[in-house]
Amino acid sequence: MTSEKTVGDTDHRHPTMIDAHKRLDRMRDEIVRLDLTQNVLELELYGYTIVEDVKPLAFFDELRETILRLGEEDRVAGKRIPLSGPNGKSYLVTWLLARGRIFEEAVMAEKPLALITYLMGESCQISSNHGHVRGEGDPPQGMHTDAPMVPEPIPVAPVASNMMWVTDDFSLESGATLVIPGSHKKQHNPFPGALKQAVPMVAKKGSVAVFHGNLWHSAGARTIPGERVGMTVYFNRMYVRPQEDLNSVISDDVVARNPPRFAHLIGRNSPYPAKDFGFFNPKGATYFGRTTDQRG
Ligand SMILES: O=C(O)CCC(=O)C(=O)O
Ligand SMILES: [Fe+2]
Repeated sequence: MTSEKTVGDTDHRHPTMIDAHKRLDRMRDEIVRLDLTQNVLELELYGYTIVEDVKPLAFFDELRETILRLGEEDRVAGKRIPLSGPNGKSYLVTWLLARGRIFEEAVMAEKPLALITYLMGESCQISSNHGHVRGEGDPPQGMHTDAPMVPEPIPVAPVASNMMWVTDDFSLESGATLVIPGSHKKQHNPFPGALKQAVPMVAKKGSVAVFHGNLWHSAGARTIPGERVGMTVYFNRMYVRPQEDLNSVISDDVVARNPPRFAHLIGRNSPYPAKDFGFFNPKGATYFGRTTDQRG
C-alpha cells in the first residue's frame, strides 16, 4: 500500500495480493488525497452523501443556464420530455454530455468521480447525463431505485449509481430529491407509501450529491415559484447497458481533449459488443484482469 496515513510504511501483503489490489489501492489513495473519507462513511451508512464546493459557483450558474437553454431548444423542436404529464411544468433535458463542453468538465470533476469510483470501481461507465427541471405544483416523482431492470433481490454491490449536481439550493420547498437514508441495504424496490418516510436531500448550490443506485429516492414536489434545476450523471457497470449511447455521438476530437478516463467512461473502450466481426475490443481488456473486489 502506498499511503502511509492508513497503513504505515510496511506492506504485509503477499506480492500476488498487492498486484490484485492495485485498483483498490489507487481508489483508496484518491479518497484520502481528496479528503473524502467522511463521504465514504456516509455512503456506507446512509447510501448518499453531499460534497460541497465542487466547482466555483459561476460554473454551477453556467451549468444551469446551459441546461435551461438546451431545454428551450428541445421545446422549440417539439421533443422536450415532460416529467409530470403534458400539462406539468417539470421536464428532462437529455444527452447533455454530447451537447456542450461544460458537461465534459462536470463529469470529470475529481471529487464526485472519486466517490462514484468507490461505489462502482474504475471500470464503470456513464449511462446518461440529464438535466432535471422541476416546476411549481407538480406532484413528487414515485419512489424508486436507480436499478430499474434489475431483478430482486437487487445485488448488494450497485449495478448503477448516480450523482446529482445541485445548481439551485435544494430544500423541501424547492423540490429537493427525497431519500430514505439506509434504504440502499434493502435489496428490493420501495413498498407503496414509502414516500412518507422520505426526507429532502438538503444541499447548497455548488454541491454534488452522490448516491448508491439501490437507494430509495424520488424528485420532490416544488411548492414555491420558479424552477429547480439539477443535473444527474448516471453511471453503470461496464457490463450493463447504458441508457444513452453517448459513445456513438461523441467525436474523437472530444475524446482527445479530455483525460484518458473520459474515453472509457463513455464506452469507447468497452470490450463488448465486438465490432466488425472481431472478438472483443482489446482496449477494454484491462478490466478482464483479476481483482479481489466486487467493484471490478
Ligand atoms: O430530480 C430528482 O430530484 C431525482 C430524479 C431521479 O431520481 C430520476 O429521474 O431517476
Ligand atoms: Fe432516480
